[in-house]
Amino acid sequence: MAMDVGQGCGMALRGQALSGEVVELPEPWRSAVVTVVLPTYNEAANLPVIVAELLSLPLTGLRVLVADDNSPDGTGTVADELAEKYGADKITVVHRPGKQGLGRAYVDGMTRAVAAGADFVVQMDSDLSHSPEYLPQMLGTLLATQADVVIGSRYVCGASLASEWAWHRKALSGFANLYVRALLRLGVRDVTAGFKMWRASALDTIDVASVRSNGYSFQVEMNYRSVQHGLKIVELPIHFADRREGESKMSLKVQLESAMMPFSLRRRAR
Ligand SMILES: Nc1nc2c(ncn2[C@@H]2O[C@H](COP(=O)(O)OP(=O)(O)OP(=O)(O)O)[C@@H](O)[C@H]2O)c(=O)[nH]1
Ligand SMILES: [Mg+2]
Repeated sequence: MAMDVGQGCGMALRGQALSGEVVELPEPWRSAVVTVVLPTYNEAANLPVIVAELLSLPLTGLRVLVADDNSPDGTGTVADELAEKYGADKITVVHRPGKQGLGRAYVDGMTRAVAAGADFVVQMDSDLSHSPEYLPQMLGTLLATQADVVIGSRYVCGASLASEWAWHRKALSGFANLYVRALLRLGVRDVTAGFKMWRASALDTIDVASVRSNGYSFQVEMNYRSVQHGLKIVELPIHFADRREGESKMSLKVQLESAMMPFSLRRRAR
């Protein structure tokens, strides 16, 4: 059953990420083996920034895996340069042949991260909508609550959405959530969230390698499988920022696939 850490909070949880403070976390928090999977398609300007922020967190066991779909803007080369700069033990780059969608890049990246020995796997956008500052908090929540997955949630008490987001973008996101929640009743408030920290064991349990959906429905199917397997899901409030640089890849195809996915998940379950 999903649990919302921020529910009924009444207190302002926003802004409680580390905000640049240097803190030393206790073990086993500090050196947990965490791999952050970053799917990239035309994120050449954002990637160096997010990587620098991730690698300056007080998590000494943090690694980054970039899954690039041969971005025309040269993100793949930028990623290789970052791997050279920070070291191959910190950054792995997976060069994929062409644009196959977010879900495919995640399945590839997450499967490799688990195979390489990560204990915890993070999925997050590479456009800085998801702030790296939340990761210590997400890991602490996983450890403290013994959850299987923590969702960086836009729709629990204490969370907020980018004020730059146009009203139709907010409406679409809100509607998509209501619609999927009504159809699947997963008990998750932000059912399309793309910011999550998983225990590697949870990814094995849900057999992430066999997930076929792409786009937003990838996020929904991952939640659906987690609930089916009785995994413990915790939602933690975040501030969701607008992408820092570059353009959105959200297409009509992605939106249609996402609209149909809850029906096919329900059909398969019968
Ligand atoms: N490897 C790979 N990454 C992708 C693909 N499509 C999107 N991404 C990445 O997935 C993340 C989310 O995509 P976005 O374009 O930010 O989609 P969004 O967050 O819905 O839209 P905006 O934030 O409004 O731009 C970003 O890091 C993208 O670079 C893809 O086909 N392949
Ligand atoms: Mg984005």
